Amino acid sequence: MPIPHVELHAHLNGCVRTSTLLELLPRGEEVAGDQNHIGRRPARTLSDCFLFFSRVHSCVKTFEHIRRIALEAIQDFAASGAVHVELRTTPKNLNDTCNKRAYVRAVLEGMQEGMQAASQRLWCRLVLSVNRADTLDEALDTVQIADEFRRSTRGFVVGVELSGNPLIAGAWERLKPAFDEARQRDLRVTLHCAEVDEQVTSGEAIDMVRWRPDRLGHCVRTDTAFEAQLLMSQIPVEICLSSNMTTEAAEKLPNGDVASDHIFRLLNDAQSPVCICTDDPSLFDVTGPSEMQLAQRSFSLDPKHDFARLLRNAAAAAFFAPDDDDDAAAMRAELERRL
Ligand code: 6MZ
Repeated sequence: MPIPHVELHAHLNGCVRTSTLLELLPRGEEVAGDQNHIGRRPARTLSDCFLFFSRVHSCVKTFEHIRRIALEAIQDFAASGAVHVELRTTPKNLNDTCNKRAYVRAVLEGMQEGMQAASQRLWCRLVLSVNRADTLDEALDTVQIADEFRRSTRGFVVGVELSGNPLIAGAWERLKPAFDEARQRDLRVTLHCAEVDEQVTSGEAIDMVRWRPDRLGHCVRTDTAFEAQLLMSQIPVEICLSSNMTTEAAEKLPNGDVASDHIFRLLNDAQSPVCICTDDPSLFDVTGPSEMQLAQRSFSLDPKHDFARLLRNAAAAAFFAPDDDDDAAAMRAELERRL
């Protein structure tokens, strides 16, 4: 039986298939795919990643493009054994007829089509991303859109998150009121945290933990105070190993494994609620199961008991609306069936 997967941290435009991207590139540019950071995988540095995203964003222009990318993302997760997929994306004004709300509708259409076509039972949810480069007004707008869609989709849009270039300083302090608002409105919240040292040394990372989001992403750069606070908090952490190695937030060993001093080791040994995610499967050329195998090799995990625990951690931390208990229970039961 293939390893099942529960995906809690995947950026929509980090899932776009290379073949799709090459089709969407303006005529003539596909031959320069490599220079455009599209043709070659995996990316190698943090700045490579953000060049890749700016290339993707420059050629994803219509409702149909984004619907297709969402559909293919779900098809790819389904093909690699996913039981549950939470995607995240920043709503964008793509053109005169595709504004932020239409963008979200396109993602929802693609995701729902992908779910319906899946050959095994599959649950999906959508989280809207606030970008670290956003103004507070833009962030509040994203929270408003998430809240509207949460109601109209009865919880399929389930929360908001903070991501974007981690080197943009001061973003959490500036955008925190939008997340206070999200919490006020009962939206679930996850925050990219401690992806680069500056987020720790500035005090941002520890402040995020103290704010107590429902989950945190990465938490890969640490100091003693942050580690202690994180361990004590028991906040579920979405770990993205290949992403961390690519962005040089974690050491990559000559054999391709992650150095075992990664924060995963500490959290996992302490039985904290960690889970393994992909981040940007296309960019890093990974799947849920390939990331689990990387974790297994790097930290000498037991493929039966440790995998089951990590997957149960993810299922327990998956976002569902408060009145969505039946779906949450059905997803967890399906995971048990496949373990
Ligand atoms: C921080 C990341 C990220 O929203 O256009 N994103 N943010 N750290 C990372 N580590 C590698 N990987 C992806 O998806 C692309 C966006 O996701 C965020 C960035 O804001 C990127 O622009 P969407 O679907």
